Amino acid sequence: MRIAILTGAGISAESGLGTFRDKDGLWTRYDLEEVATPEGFARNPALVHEFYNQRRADCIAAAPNAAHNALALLQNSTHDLALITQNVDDLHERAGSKGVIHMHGALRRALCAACDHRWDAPVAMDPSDECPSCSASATRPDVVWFGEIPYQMEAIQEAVARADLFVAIGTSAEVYPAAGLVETAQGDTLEINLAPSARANAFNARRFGPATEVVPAWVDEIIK
Ligand code: BV8
Repeated sequence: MRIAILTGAGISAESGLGTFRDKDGLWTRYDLEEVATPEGFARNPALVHEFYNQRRADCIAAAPNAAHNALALLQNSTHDLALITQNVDDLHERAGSKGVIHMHGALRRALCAACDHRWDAPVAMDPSDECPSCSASATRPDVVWFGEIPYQMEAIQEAVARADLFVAIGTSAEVYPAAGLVETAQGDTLEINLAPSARANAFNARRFGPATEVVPAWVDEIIK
């Protein structure tokens, strides 16, 4: 069976990484306009680097959980899996998943705003860092901010449209175009989340509960 999976911050919540919109989530402690938009970065690059440096350190200190591990197991099964994530952490990769599509970029990667060069980010980035390629002091985290175009959208739309089953895991379905992918799905659709998302009714089926319980149970059903 062809499966396309979209994950959000909820799959990394039990690894200790904050979500965005839950109680004391990131967007309740930071103004996303200040730290997750190009305008915010232009206004105060030091604040934005500090925000991502902290999240990068948290990500390095965190470990994949049973939900990440179950998706890596699913990928090694007979099914054809496209794993798309809104998350910028690398927990899917550290659980063993391959070819993960990071539509909102990756904390562990850096981008030069002057020449578009990309490289592995140091743990802590600073506005004075120079690009290893063009030496401009224009380095930024390689993440997609609000108002910027998510990565690999064509490949994502194609994978979701051709899937027999589209599954969204751990996302509030508040952010587009990710939240609109359920409309692109032509096959069955399943939402796995702690609580109904904003688009819960757009799915054929829903399973609620912590990802570390619900995802491994669902994968066990699928691969047996
Ligand atoms: C774009 C960057 C044009 C890195 C992020 C008005 C209406 C509609 C859309 C818009 C609008 N105004 C503006 C827009 C567009 C905007 C948008 O959608 N805004 C929203 C806020 C209204 N979108 C954009 O700007 C995007 N770009 O549209 O470009 C375009 C597009 C296509 C083609 C051409 C042009 C760019 C969006 C990307 C922004 N960058 N992150 C970073 O800092 O991380 S988005 C940010 O939110 C995160 O990256 C995250 O991935 C994303 C979504 O959040 P979730 O992952 O869903 O997390 P959240 O906390 O919200 O929810 C967690 C869920 O987990 C909850 O439901 C909870 O119940 C559940 N949960 C919690 N614990 C558990 C759990 N589930 C299971 N187990 C648990 N233990």
